[in-house]
Amino acid sequence: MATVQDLPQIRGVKNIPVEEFYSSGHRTCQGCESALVMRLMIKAAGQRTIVLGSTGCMYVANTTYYSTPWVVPWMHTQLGSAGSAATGTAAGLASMMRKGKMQEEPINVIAFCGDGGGVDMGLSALSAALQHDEYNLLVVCYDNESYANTDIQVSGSSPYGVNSTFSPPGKEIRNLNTRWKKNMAPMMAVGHPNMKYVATACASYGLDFNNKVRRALTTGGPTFIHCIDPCPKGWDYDPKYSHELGMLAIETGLWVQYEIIDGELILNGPSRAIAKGIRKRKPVEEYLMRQGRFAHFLPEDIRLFQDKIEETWENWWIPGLIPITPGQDDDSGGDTE
Ligand SMILES: Cc1ncc(C[n+]2csc(CCOP(=O)(O)OP(=O)(O)O)c2C)c(N)n1
Ligand code: SF4
Ligand SMILES: [Mg+2]
Repeated sequence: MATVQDLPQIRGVKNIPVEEFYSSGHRTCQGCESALVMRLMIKAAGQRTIVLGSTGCMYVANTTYYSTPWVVPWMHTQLGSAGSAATGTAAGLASMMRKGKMQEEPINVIAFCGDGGGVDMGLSALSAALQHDEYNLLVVCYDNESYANTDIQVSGSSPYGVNSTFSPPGKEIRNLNTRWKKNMAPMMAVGHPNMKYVATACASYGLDFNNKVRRALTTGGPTFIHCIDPCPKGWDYDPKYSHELGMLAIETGLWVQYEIIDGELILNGPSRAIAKGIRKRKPVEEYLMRQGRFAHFLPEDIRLFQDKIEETWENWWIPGLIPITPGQDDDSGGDTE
């Protein structure tokens, strides 16, 4: 494995680097948290970084007609290819350095994908990338809970019952999307035992996200961060509430903040306080009812959400993470006859 850069943890907001490597020149919606994820991600990673981005809002709205906010090398890759682009770039750099065609130095490789591109379409490419522990790379999945760029279609990461262009609430069927959100970060962590760093994040906790990016990049090998990103257009709320909605997702227990470092789980932020019983979860209604995408919900739909969160925290093997409960012991000694 190649060496990694020296990127120390940032102690306090006053010490966040002032340099911007994702600057003006983008056309994302006002209040777009995914744009903030990009800005914070590259602020933490710094100048000697190559960024690869799959199709989606963070490609289209960021690189329209010769304008771009990226001040570091950036390349678009196909919708399902964040994983392959990351592996290919890391392998290419390693090969060029081995052959003496470029100077030996640790260069960060970060690929990002949306939930459509990562949680759905590019899952196999991500899995392959996360299995190659000879390469240093970070994949950031920015999750605005829809195929936003093509006008808000449901993805495997969209919440139950959400109003989208593919699941409009009707008189006959109120909630067309009856799937529960995929449990992405644990799926990546459990499925790739050689991977040394997996985390969840939210741009409402910016410094926390900065430091997670740095921990991923300095851990080395393939690493993965999954962010929840409020999206004013798709979630249908006033853009000024993006920050608050991100916090509410966590304070209600719907989104759990954690890091898995070399197989060890560390809850952080409000999720840690909730798990320790220091803090109570806010009712999920406070989160749901502030978004137009859930405006059609009846009390029974809100109850269903609340029950699911309670199940996640009370009944799951690891609260908020592993939806498996230990079964009854088999006392037959292996004799199944
Ligand atoms: C193979 C392929 N299918 C469909 C599209 C059309 N398309 C472009 S962006 C996009 C939405 C991607 O959603 P997501 O990855 O969640 O990113 P977001 O737009 O939400 O930021 C789609 C379906 C495409 N570019 N490539
Ligand atoms: S649709 Fe959502 S994710 Fe896309 S640019 Fe607008 S706010 Fe950002
Ligand atoms: Mg999306």
